[in-house]
Order: sequence, then C-alpha cells, then structure tokens
Amino acid sequence: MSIAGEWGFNPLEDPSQDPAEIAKQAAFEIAVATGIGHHDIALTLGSGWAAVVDLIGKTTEEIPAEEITGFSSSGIPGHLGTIRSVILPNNKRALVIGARTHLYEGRGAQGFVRRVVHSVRTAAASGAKTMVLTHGAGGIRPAWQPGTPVLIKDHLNLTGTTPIEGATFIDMTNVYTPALRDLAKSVDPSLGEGVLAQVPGPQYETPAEVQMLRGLGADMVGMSVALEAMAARQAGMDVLGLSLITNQAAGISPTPLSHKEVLEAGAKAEPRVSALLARILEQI
Ligand code: 8IG
Repeated sequence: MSIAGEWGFNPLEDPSQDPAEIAKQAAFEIAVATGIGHHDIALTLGSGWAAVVDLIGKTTEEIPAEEITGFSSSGIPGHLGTIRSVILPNNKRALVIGARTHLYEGRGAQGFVRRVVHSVRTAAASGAKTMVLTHGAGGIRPAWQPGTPVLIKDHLNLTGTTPIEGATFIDMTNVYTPALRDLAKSVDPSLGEGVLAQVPGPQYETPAEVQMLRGLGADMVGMSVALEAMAARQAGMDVLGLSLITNQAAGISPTPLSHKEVLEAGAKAEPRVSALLARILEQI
C-alpha cells in the first residue's frame, strides 16, 4: 500500500494536483519495484484476456496494484489485480496492468475519471509507446457469437465525461492506430472490426437501448476502453483495442444476460483469444 493509499487518500482526487505528475510518480515507483526503468509497450487485460500475460514472455516482477500511487486493487473477478513487468522474446519490456478501474466504481467527478485513466498515463510515463487495451463486451452484430474477438476500429464515448481536461484539443480521427489494426488483421484475416460504444454501466442495457446504440453505429457495447484510449492518444501513444464478445447484447439474444454466463464465456474463450493476441504482439 502506498503511504497515501494507507491513509485512504488518492491524490488523483485532489483537483489541485496535475494527473500527469501523479502518473510520473507512479511510474517511478514501478521502476523502483521492478528494477526496470523503461517499458516499451503496455497492456491492460480485461475480462477474458488475462491468460495473455503467461503467453507473451516471462514475468520478472509482479506488484499488487494498490502498492503504487493512484492505483486500487481490483475488486472484479477475472482481473489479475497486479502490475507485472514481462520480458518479451525480442528483449522488449511489457508492462501488464491487470487492474482496471471502471467508471461505475465512482461515477461523475473529474477525480474519478483521472483514476480510470491513471494506468494509461502511468504506462506512458514508464516509456510505453503502444497501449493495448482489452476488455469484454456485449455484441450488437447478430453474427458475433459469444467467444468472438473483435478489433476496435473506433468508438462512441457515451459516458458523458472525458479524461481530457482544460482547453486541450486532441485529434480523435485515428484513436485506434490503423497500422496496428492492419497488423492484427494480417495475423488473423478472419478478425472482425467494429465500433465500440462505451457506456457508464454498471447495469447492462435494455433491449431498447441496444437498438438505439445500433442506430448510432455501435457494433459492440462495454463499460471501459474508450476513455482509456482517449488518454492514451493524449499521451501520444499508439493504441490497439480488442473486445472479446462474451455475450450478445440485451435483446440480440432472446435470453436474459447473466454475469455468471458472461464470465463463463470469457473464461472459455480465454486460451484462444489470448493466443491470438500473443501472436499479434510478436509482430509489434
Ligand atoms: I462482458 O452486454 C460485457 N460488458 N454495457 N453491455 C455492456 N457492457 C458489457 C456487456 C454488455 N457485456
């Protein structure tokens, strides 16, 4: 536990502090804890993707997330709850973040949005030039069955908030780096691509809301990634986004959504989609 965390204080919720400086502090603590001063690439592993960490290389250090300034332990089943430094076969270093803070954990205030994207800013401060964001999502395209991995080609930020503060005008034309998407498609030509709608959650959608999202141009719906991708672009990183369709969105499938079934579908698909991501990473 960081000293601030032990006192129940998260500096990201102090509006007078610069979130980029707090990220720098966190990156310094990761460098001290891992003995690795520079990471080349960072990955956030969400539902159904955690197995990637053991396929891409050797973990040389693993830190409980809450020991690093601004991070919290993950209360979500299926998430690792740790930050790892992994050495890749090409001798590059990956920072693997197995602890994601979701917007629904404490909605609204700017301080909380800072917490949602803190891992991305910390990865950038650690030197990472590429941010790989993975998560589980509900599929809106009827052809996508549970267990289907999908490349994120663009997003609709429907959270009603943003991690970008002040008069900071970031171009959002290519949030999900086209070259990385091309690379992923060259590894698996059958990989589909879609537009992700990020909603605040935590409840799943009504069927009417899913039809609204479909009309807006969304192909999948989830409760993470878009805000993180925005922060990554602000930090100048390339972004690769991958959704694992763990369920058909409400009303697309005739059966109601069950979180248990969502987790089971994620766990079942995990070895296959993780192997796919590992093969993509070999090419980056
Ligand atoms: I896993 O159907 C997963 N996350 N909003 N809707 C939303 N988020 C999700 C869903 C879903 N499935």
